[in-house]
Amino acid sequence: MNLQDVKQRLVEGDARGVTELARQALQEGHSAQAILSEALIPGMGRVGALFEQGEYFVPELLLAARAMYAALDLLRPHLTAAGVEAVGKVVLGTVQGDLHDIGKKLVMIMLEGNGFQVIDLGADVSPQRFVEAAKQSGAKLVGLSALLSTTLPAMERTIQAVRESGLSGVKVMIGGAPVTQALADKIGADGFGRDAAVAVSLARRLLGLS
Ligand code: B1M
Repeated sequence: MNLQDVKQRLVEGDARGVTELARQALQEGHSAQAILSEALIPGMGRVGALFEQGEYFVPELLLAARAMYAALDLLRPHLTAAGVEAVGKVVLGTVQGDLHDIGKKLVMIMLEGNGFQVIDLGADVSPQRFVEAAKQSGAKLVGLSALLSTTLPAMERTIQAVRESGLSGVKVMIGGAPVTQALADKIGADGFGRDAAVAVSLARRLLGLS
């Protein structure tokens, strides 16, 4: 099985096809991690490029997102270690005004796979909801995702809300395609995760686990 075929089905927004081929790839011995990094993530990149070139429009993005979700549901048990004791809690969400949640879901799966308990607030989350969830859960780490350059100010507002909330010792990590280390420094985040794997090592470091 060539993983490029899995990628192609994703680009076509064929949810059933992508899950069938991904299942076949697993059976043939490809790892879930390889399917993710060699087919699914580059596939979403290709979809974005087609959108930029004016060949794809929002309906095609939605179909590709649906196919990505179906594939992630299939891979999830393979990326998540069973029976791992929780090492820490993380409140996670996509910031206000932003509906992109595939990258966040990937971060959630990888955190859970590494023993974290994740309180997933979904997408388009207000600063107040992040603060309330951290208060209610006692989580010492809040993770913010953003995919639109226009929602980066909402990320900054959320960090300010956490700082002004009186929550002590709560760290904030941020990530998403337009996010950089320079932005993290500028808006006062405690760390920036370039991808889901880095998010896990960063979470461990920010919570003093490594
Ligand atoms: Co939209 N969209 N979209 N979109 N979309 C982008 C982001 C865009 C780059 C496309 C483009 O023009 N090339 C562009 C943004 C341009 C910009 O701001 N600079 C864009 C636009 C313009 C829009 C709309 C405005 C389009 C419109 O309506 N005209 C609109 C906005 C809606 C809104 O949010 N208010 C819109 C809508 C949508 C859909 C809803 C149709 C759909 C999202 C569906 C969903 O998520 N449920 C969608 C999609 C699918 C995309 C693209 C094609 C793919 C995004 C994705 O899932 N990538 C995207 C193009 C692209 O990214 N190339 C695009 C795969 C994912 C695994 O990667 O999310 O980067 P990513 O996550 C990575 C890392 O960034 C990191 O780890 C992940 C795994 O490695 N990471 C973290 C992410 N969060 C992290 C948090 C961390 C740490 C790491 O710590 C907490």
